[in-house]
Amino acid sequence: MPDKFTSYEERAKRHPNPAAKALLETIVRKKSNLCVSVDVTGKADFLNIIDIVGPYVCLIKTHVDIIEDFDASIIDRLQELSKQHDFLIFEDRKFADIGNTVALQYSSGVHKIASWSHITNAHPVPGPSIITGLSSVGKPLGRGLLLLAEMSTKGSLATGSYTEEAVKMARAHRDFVIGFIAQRSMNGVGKDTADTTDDDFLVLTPGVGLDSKGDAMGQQYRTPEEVLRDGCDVIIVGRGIYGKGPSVDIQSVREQAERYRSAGWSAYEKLL
Ligand code: BMP
Repeated sequence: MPDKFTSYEERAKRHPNPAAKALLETIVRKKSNLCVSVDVTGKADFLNIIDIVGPYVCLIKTHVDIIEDFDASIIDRLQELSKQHDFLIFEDRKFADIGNTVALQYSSGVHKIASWSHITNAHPVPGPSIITGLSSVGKPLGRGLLLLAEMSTKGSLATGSYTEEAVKMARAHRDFVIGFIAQRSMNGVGKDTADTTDDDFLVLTPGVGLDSKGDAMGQQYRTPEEVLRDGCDVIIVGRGIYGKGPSVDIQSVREQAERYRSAGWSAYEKLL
Protein backbone atom coordinates (compact mmCIF):
# COMPACT_ATOMS: atom_id res chain seq x y z
CA MET A 1 0.00 0.00 0.00
CA PRO A 2 1.48 3.44 -0.86
CA ASP A 3 2.61 4.91 2.46
CA LYS A 4 1.29 8.37 1.86
CA PHE A 5 -1.79 9.96 0.38
CA THR A 6 -1.09 10.86 -3.25
CA SER A 7 -2.87 13.66 -5.10
CA TYR A 8 -4.99 13.02 -8.19
CA GLU A 9 -2.47 15.16 -10.08
CA GLU A 10 0.53 12.98 -9.19
CA ARG A 11 -1.42 9.84 -10.00
CA ALA A 12 -2.52 11.23 -13.37
CA LYS A 13 1.12 11.79 -14.32
CA ARG A 14 2.11 8.17 -13.83
CA HIS A 15 -0.98 6.11 -14.59
CA PRO A 16 -0.29 3.78 -17.55
CA ASN A 17 -3.91 3.14 -18.57
CA PRO A 18 -5.30 5.86 -20.92
CA ALA A 19 -8.84 5.82 -19.45
CA ALA A 20 -7.59 6.05 -15.85
CA LYS A 21 -5.17 8.81 -16.81
CA ALA A 22 -7.90 10.78 -18.60
CA LEU A 23 -10.23 10.38 -15.62
CA LEU A 24 -7.61 11.60 -13.14
CA GLU A 25 -6.75 14.55 -15.41
CA THR A 26 -10.42 15.46 -15.73
CA ILE A 27 -10.85 15.33 -11.93
CA VAL A 28 -7.96 17.77 -11.52
CA ARG A 29 -9.04 20.09 -14.36
CA LYS A 30 -12.63 20.36 -13.12
CA LYS A 31 -11.95 20.06 -9.38
CA SER A 32 -14.59 17.36 -9.35
CA ASN A 33 -14.52 13.79 -8.09
CA LEU A 34 -18.25 13.51 -8.70
CA CYS A 35 -19.77 10.89 -11.00
CA VAL A 36 -23.50 11.23 -11.59
CA SER A 37 -25.40 8.00 -12.20
CA VAL A 38 -28.22 8.85 -14.60
CA ASP A 39 -30.76 6.12 -13.90
CA VAL A 40 -33.82 7.39 -15.75
CA THR A 41 -35.85 5.57 -18.38
CA GLY A 42 -36.64 8.30 -20.93
CA LYS A 43 -34.25 9.61 -23.56
CA ALA A 44 -35.24 13.27 -23.05
CA ASP A 45 -34.76 13.18 -19.25
CA PHE A 46 -31.53 11.24 -19.64
CA LEU A 47 -29.96 13.78 -22.00
CA ASN A 48 -31.41 16.75 -20.11
CA ILE A 49 -29.93 15.68 -16.78
CA ILE A 50 -26.54 15.05 -18.39
CA ASP A 51 -26.57 18.50 -19.99
CA ILE A 52 -27.35 20.09 -16.59
CA VAL A 53 -24.89 18.14 -14.43
CA GLY A 54 -22.16 17.97 -17.11
CA PRO A 55 -20.20 21.03 -15.91
CA TYR A 56 -19.96 19.62 -12.35
CA VAL A 57 -18.81 16.04 -13.02
CA CYS A 58 -15.70 14.14 -14.03
CA LEU A 59 -17.73 11.13 -15.12
CA ILE A 60 -21.28 10.20 -16.17
CA LYS A 61 -22.45 6.70 -15.29
CA THR A 62 -25.14 5.11 -17.43
CA HIS A 63 -27.41 2.06 -17.49
CA VAL A 64 -28.36 2.33 -21.16
CA ASP A 65 -30.44 -0.84 -21.01
CA ILE A 66 -33.12 0.93 -18.91
CA ILE A 67 -33.85 3.58 -21.55
CA GLU A 68 -37.25 2.79 -23.08
CA ASP A 69 -36.81 4.81 -26.26
CA PHE A 70 -33.13 3.97 -26.83
CA ASP A 71 -31.70 4.60 -30.27
CA ALA A 72 -28.22 5.28 -31.62
CA SER A 73 -28.77 9.06 -31.60
CA ILE A 74 -28.64 8.98 -27.78
CA ILE A 75 -25.04 7.82 -27.95
CA ASP A 76 -24.14 10.51 -30.53
CA ARG A 77 -25.59 13.18 -28.23
CA LEU A 78 -23.97 11.67 -25.13
CA GLN A 79 -20.60 11.84 -26.89
CA GLU A 80 -21.21 15.46 -27.91
CA LEU A 81 -22.09 16.36 -24.31
CA SER A 82 -18.99 14.52 -23.08
CA LYS A 83 -16.82 16.77 -25.27
CA GLN A 84 -18.79 19.95 -24.58
CA HIS A 85 -18.77 19.57 -20.77
CA ASP A 86 -15.49 17.65 -20.48
CA PHE A 87 -16.44 14.39 -18.76
CA LEU A 88 -15.82 10.68 -19.34
CA ILE A 89 -18.48 7.98 -19.74
CA PHE A 90 -18.91 4.83 -17.64
CA GLU A 91 -21.52 2.27 -18.68
CA ASP A 92 -22.36 0.35 -15.50
CA ARG A 93 -22.95 -2.93 -17.37
CA LYS A 94 -21.75 -5.31 -14.64
CA PHE A 95 -20.66 -8.07 -17.03
CA ALA A 96 -20.73 -11.50 -15.37
CA ASP A 97 -20.39 -14.26 -18.00
CA ILE A 98 -17.71 -16.34 -19.73
CA GLY A 99 -15.01 -14.52 -21.68
CA ASN A 100 -16.45 -15.23 -25.14
CA THR A 101 -19.94 -14.02 -24.19
CA VAL A 102 -18.82 -10.83 -22.44
CA ALA A 103 -16.61 -9.94 -25.41
CA LEU A 104 -19.73 -10.12 -27.63
CA GLN A 105 -21.91 -8.24 -25.12
CA TYR A 106 -19.25 -5.51 -24.84
CA SER A 107 -18.62 -5.06 -28.58
CA SER A 108 -21.95 -5.87 -30.21
CA GLY A 109 -25.73 -5.94 -29.86
CA VAL A 110 -27.90 -2.83 -29.74
CA HIS A 111 -25.64 -0.86 -27.42
CA LYS A 112 -22.06 -1.48 -28.71
CA ILE A 113 -20.75 -0.35 -25.32
CA ALA A 114 -17.04 -0.58 -26.12
CA SER A 115 -17.37 1.93 -28.95
CA TRP A 116 -18.39 4.81 -26.66
CA SER A 117 -17.88 3.97 -22.97
CA HIS A 118 -14.43 4.88 -21.65
CA ILE A 119 -14.91 2.72 -18.58
CA THR A 120 -17.07 -0.30 -17.81
CA ASN A 121 -17.27 -2.85 -15.01
CA ALA A 122 -17.57 -6.57 -14.33
CA HIS A 123 -18.31 -8.95 -11.50
CA PRO A 124 -15.23 -11.07 -10.76
CA VAL A 125 -17.42 -14.14 -10.16
CA PRO A 126 -16.43 -16.03 -13.38
CA GLY A 127 -12.69 -15.67 -12.56
CA PRO A 128 -9.86 -14.11 -14.66
CA SER A 129 -11.35 -15.23 -18.01
CA ILE A 130 -13.87 -12.39 -17.78
CA ILE A 131 -10.97 -9.94 -17.88
CA THR A 132 -9.39 -11.75 -20.84
CA GLY A 133 -12.68 -11.54 -22.75
CA LEU A 134 -13.35 -7.87 -22.06
CA SER A 135 -9.73 -6.88 -22.53
CA SER A 136 -9.65 -8.44 -26.03
CA VAL A 137 -12.22 -5.81 -27.04
CA GLY A 138 -11.50 -2.86 -24.74
CA LYS A 139 -7.73 -2.71 -24.47
CA PRO A 140 -7.05 -1.93 -28.16
CA LEU A 141 -9.56 0.94 -27.79
CA GLY A 142 -7.80 2.37 -24.71
CA ARG A 143 -10.68 1.49 -22.37
CA GLY A 144 -10.49 0.67 -18.65
CA LEU A 145 -12.27 -1.93 -16.53
CA LEU A 146 -13.43 -1.80 -12.90
CA LEU A 147 -14.12 -4.97 -10.93
CA LEU A 148 -16.94 -5.03 -8.38
CA ALA A 149 -14.91 -5.91 -5.29
CA GLU A 150 -17.62 -4.78 -2.85
CA MET A 151 -21.19 -3.53 -3.10
CA SER A 152 -23.12 -0.86 -1.23
CA THR A 153 -26.16 -3.03 -0.53
CA LYS A 154 -27.20 -4.60 2.76
CA GLY A 155 -26.16 -8.28 2.95
CA SER A 156 -23.73 -8.08 0.00
CA LEU A 157 -21.79 -11.32 -0.54
CA ALA A 158 -18.80 -9.44 -1.95
CA THR A 159 -16.73 -9.41 1.24
CA GLY A 160 -13.70 -11.14 2.78
CA SER A 161 -11.87 -13.59 0.55
CA TYR A 162 -14.13 -12.77 -2.44
CA THR A 163 -12.96 -9.16 -2.27
CA GLU A 164 -9.33 -10.26 -1.83
CA GLU A 165 -9.48 -12.55 -4.85
CA ALA A 166 -10.97 -9.71 -6.92
CA VAL A 167 -8.02 -7.51 -6.03
CA LYS A 168 -5.55 -10.28 -6.89
CA MET A 169 -7.25 -10.70 -10.28
CA ALA A 170 -6.91 -6.97 -10.89
CA ARG A 171 -3.25 -6.97 -9.88
CA ALA A 172 -2.53 -9.64 -12.50
CA HIS A 173 -4.16 -7.46 -15.21
CA ARG A 174 -3.03 -3.94 -14.32
CA ASP A 175 -2.88 -2.88 -17.98
CA PHE A 176 -6.68 -3.08 -18.34
CA VAL A 177 -8.16 -3.25 -14.81
CA ILE A 178 -7.90 0.28 -13.45
CA GLY A 179 -9.65 -0.24 -10.15
CA PHE A 180 -12.83 -1.17 -8.38
CA ILE A 181 -16.34 -0.45 -7.42
CA ALA A 182 -15.82 -0.66 -3.67
CA GLN A 183 -16.41 1.11 -0.39
CA ARG A 184 -12.75 1.70 0.66
CA SER A 185 -9.19 1.71 -0.71
CA MET A 186 -8.22 -1.64 -2.20
CA ASN A 187 -4.48 -0.87 -2.36
CA GLY A 188 -2.61 -3.63 -0.55
CA VAL A 189 -5.65 -5.88 -0.07
CA GLY A 190 -4.70 -9.58 -0.31
CA LYS A 191 -1.15 -8.69 -1.31
CA ASP A 192 1.73 -11.14 -1.09
CA THR A 193 4.42 -9.80 1.29
CA ALA A 194 7.06 -10.55 -1.38
CA ASP A 195 5.29 -8.22 -3.83
CA THR A 196 6.91 -4.81 -3.47
CA THR A 197 5.13 -3.03 -6.35
CA ASP A 198 2.85 -0.16 -5.37
CA ASP A 199 -0.87 -0.51 -6.09
CA ASP A 200 -2.64 2.49 -7.56
CA PHE A 201 -6.19 1.32 -8.04
CA LEU A 202 -8.99 3.81 -8.57
CA VAL A 203 -11.96 3.27 -6.27
CA LEU A 204 -15.33 4.47 -7.50
CA THR A 205 -17.96 4.40 -4.79
CA PRO A 206 -21.73 4.24 -5.09
CA GLY A 207 -24.03 4.43 -2.10
CA VAL A 208 -23.33 8.13 -1.48
CA GLY A 209 -25.96 10.52 -0.16
CA LEU A 210 -26.07 13.63 1.98
CA ASP A 211 -29.72 13.55 3.01
CA SER A 212 -30.65 9.88 3.33
CA LYS A 213 -29.18 6.71 4.87
CA GLY A 214 -30.69 4.29 2.34
CA ASP A 215 -33.74 3.24 0.35
CA ALA A 216 -36.42 0.57 0.75
CA MET A 217 -34.54 -1.90 -1.46
CA GLY A 218 -31.29 -2.40 0.45
CA GLN A 219 -29.26 0.56 -0.79
CA GLN A 220 -27.07 2.12 1.93
CA TYR A 221 -25.68 5.67 1.80
CA ARG A 222 -22.63 7.27 3.37
CA THR A 223 -21.48 10.86 3.00
CA PRO A 224 -18.75 12.02 0.58
CA GLU A 225 -16.54 12.76 3.59
CA GLU A 226 -16.92 9.24 5.00
CA VAL A 227 -16.10 7.50 1.73
CA LEU A 228 -13.14 9.76 0.86
CA ARG A 229 -11.72 9.17 4.34
CA ASP A 230 -11.90 5.42 3.63
CA GLY A 231 -9.76 5.84 0.53
CA CYS A 232 -12.37 6.17 -2.24
CA ASP A 233 -11.50 8.37 -5.22
CA VAL A 234 -14.78 9.08 -7.00
CA ILE A 235 -18.24 9.48 -5.44
CA ILE A 236 -21.13 8.07 -7.46
CA VAL A 237 -24.45 9.80 -6.83
CA GLY A 238 -27.79 9.12 -8.50
CA ARG A 239 -31.10 9.93 -6.81
CA GLY A 240 -29.41 12.30 -4.34
CA ILE A 241 -29.05 14.64 -7.32
CA TYR A 242 -32.18 14.23 -9.46
CA GLY A 243 -34.62 12.82 -6.88
CA LYS A 244 -37.01 9.97 -7.48
CA GLY A 245 -38.99 11.55 -10.34
CA PRO A 246 -41.36 11.51 -12.11
CA SER A 247 -40.36 14.97 -13.32
CA VAL A 248 -36.92 16.59 -13.35
CA ASP A 249 -36.57 19.97 -11.60
CA ILE A 250 -33.73 21.57 -13.56
CA GLN A 251 -32.82 24.20 -10.97
CA SER A 252 -32.68 21.66 -8.16
CA VAL A 253 -30.60 19.20 -10.20
CA ARG A 254 -28.05 21.94 -10.89
CA GLU A 255 -27.92 22.96 -7.21
CA GLN A 256 -27.53 19.38 -5.99
CA ALA A 257 -24.81 18.65 -8.57
CA GLU A 258 -22.79 21.64 -7.34
CA ARG A 259 -23.51 20.69 -3.71
CA TYR A 260 -22.14 17.15 -4.19
CA ARG A 261 -19.20 18.35 -6.31
CA SER A 262 -18.22 20.77 -3.60
CA ALA A 263 -18.71 18.20 -0.79
CA GLY A 264 -16.58 15.63 -2.66
CA TRP A 265 -13.84 18.15 -3.42
CA SER A 266 -13.59 19.58 0.10
CA ALA A 267 -13.48 16.03 1.51
CA TYR A 268 -10.50 15.39 -0.82
CA GLU A 269 -8.75 18.65 0.08
CA LYS A 270 -8.94 17.76 3.77
CA LEU A 271 -6.82 14.68 3.04
CA LEU A 272 -4.04 16.52 1.20
P1 BMP B 1 -28.40 5.92 -6.19
O1 BMP B 1 -27.37 6.98 -5.77
O2 BMP B 1 -29.61 6.52 -6.81
O3 BMP B 1 -28.70 4.96 -5.09
O4 BMP B 1 -27.75 5.09 -7.39
C1 BMP B 1 -26.60 4.30 -7.23
C2 BMP B 1 -26.12 3.75 -8.56
O5 BMP B 1 -24.93 3.00 -8.34
C3 BMP B 1 -27.08 2.81 -9.27
O6 BMP B 1 -26.96 3.04 -10.67
C4 BMP B 1 -26.58 1.41 -8.94
O7 BMP B 1 -26.81 0.53 -10.02
C5 BMP B 1 -25.09 1.64 -8.75
N1 BMP B 1 -24.44 0.75 -7.75
C6 BMP B 1 -24.79 0.78 -6.40
O8 BMP B 1 -25.67 1.53 -6.00
N2 BMP B 1 -24.11 -0.05 -5.53
C7 BMP B 1 -23.11 -0.88 -5.92
O9 BMP B 1 -22.52 -1.56 -5.08
C8 BMP B 1 -22.77 -0.92 -7.28
C9 BMP B 1 -23.43 -0.09 -8.18
O10 BMP B 1 -23.07 -0.09 -9.45
